[in-house]
This record gives sequence, structure tokens and C-alpha cells, in this order.
Amino acid sequence: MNPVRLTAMVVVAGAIGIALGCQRKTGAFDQQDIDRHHAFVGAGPGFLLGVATSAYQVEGGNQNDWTDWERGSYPDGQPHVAGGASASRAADSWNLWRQDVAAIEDLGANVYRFGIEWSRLEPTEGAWDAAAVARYREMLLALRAARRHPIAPMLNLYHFTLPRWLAVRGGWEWGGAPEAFAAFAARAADAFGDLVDLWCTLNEPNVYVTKGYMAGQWPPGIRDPGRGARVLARLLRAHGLAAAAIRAHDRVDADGDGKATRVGLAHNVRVFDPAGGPVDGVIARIADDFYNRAIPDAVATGHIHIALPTAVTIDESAPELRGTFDWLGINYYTRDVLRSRLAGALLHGGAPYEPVDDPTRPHTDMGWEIYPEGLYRLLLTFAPYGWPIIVTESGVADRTGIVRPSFIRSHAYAIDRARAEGVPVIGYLHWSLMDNFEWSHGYEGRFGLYTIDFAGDPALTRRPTPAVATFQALATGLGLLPP
Ligand code: GBH
Repeated sequence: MNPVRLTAMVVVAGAIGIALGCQRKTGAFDQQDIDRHHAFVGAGPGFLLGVATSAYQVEGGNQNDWTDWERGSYPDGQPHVAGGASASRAADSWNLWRQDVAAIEDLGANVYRFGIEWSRLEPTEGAWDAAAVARYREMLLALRAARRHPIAPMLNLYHFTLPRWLAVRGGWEWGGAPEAFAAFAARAADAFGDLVDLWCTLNEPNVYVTKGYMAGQWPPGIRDPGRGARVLARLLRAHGLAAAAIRAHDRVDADGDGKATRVGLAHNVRVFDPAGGPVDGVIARIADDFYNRAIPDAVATGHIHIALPTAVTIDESAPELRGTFDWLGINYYTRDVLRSRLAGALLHGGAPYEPVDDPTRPHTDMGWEIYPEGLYRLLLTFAPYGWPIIVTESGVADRTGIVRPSFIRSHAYAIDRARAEGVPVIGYLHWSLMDNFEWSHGYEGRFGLYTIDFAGDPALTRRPTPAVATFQALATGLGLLPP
């Protein structure tokens, strides 16, 4: 189908979808519908079914701003990372990557989203580690030569960690950071472009700024919304420059589909529902504009608008951002139900709202509400932008492994409901392939399809959880595994 018609179709479908979405806002999925549903059937051979990880969370052996943060503690003595854990070995994927590839083959996945670590490839400014390049290439080749069918790599360039040389200059607050990132992207495209078509520039810029510059729970540990908003604008600039660099430097169509590059970004989205009255509604709308809308709006319009009332309003022209998405990546985990606390915020500072938890709803080990309807609602919300959508992350912290199968099935159902209404979802990637270093939660958040006994098993064996079979059933439905 020609792109104009496709776009028109998507916009119309999206508009209808939004109307439906509003109507059905509180309409919970019927468990019997989910149980009966065969997910992704008819999605077509091009559908991307895969798993995701990030470099720092799985590789081990890295030295960057997070390594330094892990060693630190808060003024009250609490370590920055629960239990004082560190990612010094993590899942040891730097050495055990063949086991990772074998696990992905067993799943039947046809795409693997993973990171290349900037601090490893460019340990000092301008340097380039040829041995690290060779090791990543070895893995890329193994993915392309996988057992049943090729596993397309989706290469992620930035996922929360910065080289030390850049962090000491001020990280993303340093004016030269976007250009430095684009230079890294260009070199990565030169080094890996013959094996990679799917490029993800940034992971969750909104999560990075809220954790690193507002909550102060991640490096650089700042609590200043204004600075956070400015860093978000910087990250958008960095994305724009990197997208251009990737397209200029990767001219090789690795998979023969006629396109050398398909560039996007993984955007964390959350449903913000008001707990009650009109003020809660206004607050939810502000949260939605800042958290969910600012990034795609900037790319759609070529204008950066970031507003945090009472803290900062940024308005900048950025025409170079237009056209930088071949796809939009959606990372979805949970929703927030918000009750405003404006008076409290004005008098004592802090967030202008507090989350209201409904204890009757199911929750994950991290305390996040399990709300698959939110994925459906958000897919309808993002469809009118017109980009094909890849669910670049969806997953659940579940130490037992018992919850994950139904979590996968309900979220796949949410995707299919959106697809049935015309939303062009072209892929689903589960977070995560295996248990890994869950940032400030250390090894307490278990997101893996494969579990790892970090404390008791020095071999770090990847052991399948019950959800492996659930995922394999999706692959079978898509013809990626034999019935
Ligand atoms: C993703 O972030 C990351 O890309 C990945 O590195 C990470 O391992 C994975 O998800 C699992 O966390 O604690 O009240 O703020 C998702 C980050 C998840 C942050 C939901 C905010 C809301 C609950 N977000 N979370 S709260």
C-alpha cells in the first residue's frame, strides 16, 4: 500500500479508535476473551516478535556513570542500589552471549533488541575499541545465522548509561553531548550497518530525566524539574542528530527488504487516570502532555514544547526532528491513578500529585498495577501520529514465574484489539529475555523469560520460566516455530 494511503487509513482508524477508546475507557477486558484468543494470528510474516535487554543490565564488566553511582549512597546512609548490588557481572552476557542467542532461538523470536555500550566502544573521547566492535559483530553474525530463521538485531544506542568522560563534562547538560552522541552513532553505523537495519537511538528519555533529574534516584542524582526538562530537550536534539548520522552511514540493506535503515526510539508511556474531580483531571492531563506527548509531538511537528507548570516551559523550533521516526517504539508497563496535591506541592514542594493505589487490582512484585487495557488505550492514542508502532518493551516483575504467562497473553490480546481497529502495530518485544540488573532495585526485579540465580549459581545458567512456552505459542501462531 502506498504510504499516503496507509497514513490516511491510520489517521482515520486512529480517530475512530480514539472515539472508541474514550467510550471504553473503563471497559475491562473479559478474561474469557483473552483465554480464547490466538494472538498475532494473521499478523503476517513481517511481524516482529522478539525480546529485549539493555547493555548495562546484562553485559557485566562495564565502567561508566552507573558504575560510579552504584558505589554511592544517600545522605541517610541508604545505598543508591538496593542491597548495595552492582552490575559488575550482571548476567555476564559479554561472555555468555552464545547462551543468550541459543535462548532466543529456542523462543522462536525473529528480533532481538539489545544495546551496544557507548562507554565500552568509546572508553575515552574519540577512542574506538576494535576488540569490542569485533565481539559485537560476532554476536550480530550469530543472530543473523540463527538456527531456524534469522534473528534481526535491533541495536539500541543509549539506555541510561554514559561514558565517564562525558559524565564529567556534565552529561546531557554539556552542550556538546548531542554531537558526541551523533558521532558515536555514525561510528556504530559504520561498524555494524552491514548487519543491522533496525536502529533504536534512545531508550526512554522521559524515564531518564524523571529518575535522574527529578526523583534523583539515578545518576546524576539531581532533583530539579527545570534541569530535567532541559535535558529532555537535549535528548531530543541528540536523537535527531543520531538519526541523520545513522542514515548517512548505514547504506547497506542487511535483510533485503529494500531499506538500509529503520530508525526509531523507545518511548515509555503510562496511562494517567484522574482519581476523582476536575483538578485531578487537569493534573493527569499535564502529566500526560509532559510524559507521553512531548516526545512524539516534537518529532511530528518539528517543535519542542515541554511544559511543567510553575517550573519551566521550553519552546524551541527543531525542524530537523521531523521525519526521524520510521517507527515509534512503545514501552508499556503500568498506569497511574492520580490525586492532585497542589497545596502540598506549593507548601512543601514535590510532585503535584500522588498516585492512588487500588489494592483490589493485581500488582507486580514492584508494586505496579497490571493493567493490559492501558496498552490498548495507549496504542489507540498514538496511532494518529501515523508511524508504525513497535511495542519495544512489555514485561512484568514476577519472581515466581507464575504470573508472566497470563501477563503476556493479556498484553498480546491488547495489541490485537488495537490492530483490529487499524492501529499499525508491527512488532511485540518482551522485556526481558532473562533476569538482569534492575537499576536501583538491583537484582530484586525479576523480568526474565529465563531466570538466573545470581547469588547461588556461579554459571548464571539461563533457566526457562513457564512463560517460555507462552512465548513459543506466539511464535508458532506466526509460523516462526513448527506447530
Ligand atoms: C524500562 O523502564 C527500562 O527500559 C528497563 O531498563 C527496565 O529494566 C524495565 O523497564 C523494567 O523496569 O516505580 O512508581 O515509578 C521502565 C521504567 C517503569 C519507570 C514503570 C516507572 C512506574 C512505577 N518505568 N515505572 S514507579
